[in-house]
This record gives sequence, structure tokens and C-alpha cells, in this order.
Amino acid sequence: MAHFENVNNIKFEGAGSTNPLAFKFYNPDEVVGGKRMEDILRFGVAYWHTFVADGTDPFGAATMNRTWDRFSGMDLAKARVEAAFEFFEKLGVPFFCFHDVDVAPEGDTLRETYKNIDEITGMIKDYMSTSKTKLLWNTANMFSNQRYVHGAATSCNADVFAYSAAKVKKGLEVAKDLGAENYVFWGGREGYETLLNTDMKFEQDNLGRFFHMAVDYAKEIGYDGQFLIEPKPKEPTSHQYDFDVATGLAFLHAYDLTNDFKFNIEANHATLAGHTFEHEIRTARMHGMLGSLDANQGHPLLGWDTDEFPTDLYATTLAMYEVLKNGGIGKGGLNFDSKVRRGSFEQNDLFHAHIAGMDSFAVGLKVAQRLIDDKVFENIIEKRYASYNEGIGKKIVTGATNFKELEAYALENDQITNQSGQLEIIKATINQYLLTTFAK
Ligand code: XUL
Ligand code: CO
Repeated sequence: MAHFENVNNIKFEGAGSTNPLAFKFYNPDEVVGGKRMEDILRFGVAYWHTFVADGTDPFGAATMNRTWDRFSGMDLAKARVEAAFEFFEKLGVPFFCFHDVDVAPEGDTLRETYKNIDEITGMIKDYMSTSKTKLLWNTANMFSNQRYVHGAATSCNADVFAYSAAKVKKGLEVAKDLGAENYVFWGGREGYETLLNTDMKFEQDNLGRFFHMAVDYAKEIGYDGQFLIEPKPKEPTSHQYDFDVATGLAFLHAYDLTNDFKFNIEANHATLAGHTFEHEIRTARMHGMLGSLDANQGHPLLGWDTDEFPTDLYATTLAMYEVLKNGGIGKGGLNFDSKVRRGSFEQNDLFHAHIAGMDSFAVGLKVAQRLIDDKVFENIIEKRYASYNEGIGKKIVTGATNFKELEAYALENDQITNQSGQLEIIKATINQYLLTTFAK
């Protein structure tokens, strides 16, 4: 059966189009900086938000109207696969992502859960054989079920550690079978509510052990996808061990895992950590650790992970600037870890939301490419740090001086003149680029 009967394949119609079911800026074949837009942006649909989320929030019941909701159990899981591939094809999206429990219901036993996963991933594999949509990443949900009440790999209960290992083992087998380009670890409950009953060192050691076992098993089965840690500072625990990129990096260094992992960076998680999206991407990029992006945005007035579809062009521009400076996103992509608002309950809103997100990143991409072509930030940076190109500055950065010489220099040069940072001009220039890139 068709789930999106009145929707045809979404096409690029240009900035003047008033058709809600058309792209205004995302033109997959358009070449930007020498590459097709589709190949740079590598968009992915998040299965959980688009085919599973029902609009429930902590204060109220489900609101979504979905054609697949007439089914339940395994029939529901199958109807969702059918709907998903119809959606992927009509949207023309190159990737999707899922947690194990998004695609297949948990059984009463782990054996039954495995059976469900095998049956549904078999069906997904069949669909993938005739679809152009590939798996960007899969992951194991180790946070929803009550068994993870005290964590998964960081649980105080060794049986939970073992159960979690079994889930990830299965996840890696699925990743290999479906050709997932990445495998993601978001440490949903890997953290603590309070230090009063927590052995933080012991829990982090266990997390390190868990990741090493995952790396070993992937090698053993010949799965060569990229491993990604997805930082988030809070929610659901009050403190999460993968707080932000810098914290994650320190963890990877401490447990000798930097060669096996990169980061999947989510915009709303950056906000929760008190950072911008571009800060988190920059931090990963400058250490060669940028893996993939979860594209969304938080609400400026709400302090939780609202997972809105990204529509802030300023943010998409600065994110794409970082991606382009990184030389692209590699095996990663831009996964819409974003959900339609509770009030946007019609099935077609799923298309409208993805179109809005894809168009917003297409704008960001084009503006960022122009900023780079014109060396806007590069010229600013070059001028700003010019004092290190010669004289005492050059000596500092080449390691050719010391405190004694610097003191002697400072005694002779203590009447210091600084130059303006000109931030207002910079911001106005970005606005100019945003407005003129699409001006006819
Ligand atoms: C939760 C979140 C997850 C991860 C995958 O905030 O972002 O959906 O992306 O587990
Ligand atoms: Co995410």
C-alpha cells in the first residue's frame, strides 16, 4: 500500500517556487566547489523521529496521524519499512539511520529480539537492493528499556554490561550486513545522576573496556565502518560521560581509542553543552576527529533537546563552513536527528520538514563556499595574527625564544598598540553574503 499517496518525487523548482512539496535551494546535481550538492551534504533520515515518534511529550499523549498506526507488533514494523522506503525514494534522500528498536520491536527474551531484528533487517536489505538510499549508520538503543536504569556499559550491574555487549555485537553484525558506513554510540544513560553513589573512575574504565571490545569484534567480523561517539552533556542523566567533543576527546585519549573513533556532532547537543554547533565541529576538525553530523536545532527559549528541523541559515552556513574547511564530511553525513513539532501531525509535514532542513543546509553550503572562495575569514585571520609572521612573533611560534629574551623584548616594547577585531563588519559581511548569494 502507498503511505504518501498524494506526494510525487520531490523536485528542485528554485527559489521562486511556492510549491510546498518542492526544493527551493537543494538541487542535488548542482555543483558547488567542484562537487555535487548531494555528494557533499549526504543527507540522512532518522528512522526514530520520522517513522516511530508519535508526538508524545512529558505532558501529553500522541498526536501524529500515521497510516502505519493501524498495525501493531511485527506488522507495524513491516509497515514502517514499507513507508520508509517510499519516503526515501520520494524525498530522493541518499541515506537513513536507525536504532535497533526503531525498526524491530523488543521481544520477551533477547533471543526473540534477535529474531525480530533478523526478520526486519532482512526485509530492509531487500528494499535496499533496489533503492538508492543507503545506511549512514545504525546504533543500539541502550537507554529506553528499564534494564538501563543505571546505565548500559557503565551500569553498576554486570548483567546489564553483558546484555549491552550482546546488543552492540548484534548491531555490528547488522551494520556489516546492511553496509552501514558508520556505527554510532550515543551514551544515552552512560553518566550519573549523583556522585553520592557513583564510582566514576570504575564506570569510565568499563566504558573504555566496552569500546575496545566493540573495536575488536568489528575487526573480527571484517566490519570496516567508521565508529562514532555522539557527545551530549545531559538528558537523560544529569551528567553524561560524553559531555562534549573536548570531553570525549580526553576520554578517547585516556583509553587509547583515538585511532578507532571519530565524533558524530549534534547541533542541539552542542547548545545544551553551552557551545555553538560550529564550535563543536571546529574542535573535532582541528584534531582530525570530525565524523558525521546530526543536523537539527534547539529552541532558543527552551533548555532541553527539542530536536527541531534546522532552519537557521546563519547556523547552517557556519556549520557548512567547518565541513568544507574539513575537506568534506568523509564517510559521515548530515542526519536529520530532528522531529516535526507535536502540532505538525499530518503525514505530509514529514516531507515539509525534511525539505525545509535540506534547503537550509543547501543555502548554508552555497554561502559557505562563497565565503571560502572569497577568503573572507581567511583574510581576517591572516591579518589578525600577522604579528607572528616576523620578528619576535616568528621566534615564538618556531620555538626560537625563551622567557628571558621575551622579557628583554617586552622591556623595550611595553607601549602596546592593539588593532580592532571589527566584529560588526564581519557579521554584516556574513549577512551580505547570505542575502546576495541568491539575489537575482
Ligand atoms: C539523543 C540522540 C540520539 C542519537 C542516537 O539525544 O541524539 O538519537 O543520535 O542514539
Ligand atoms: Co543525535
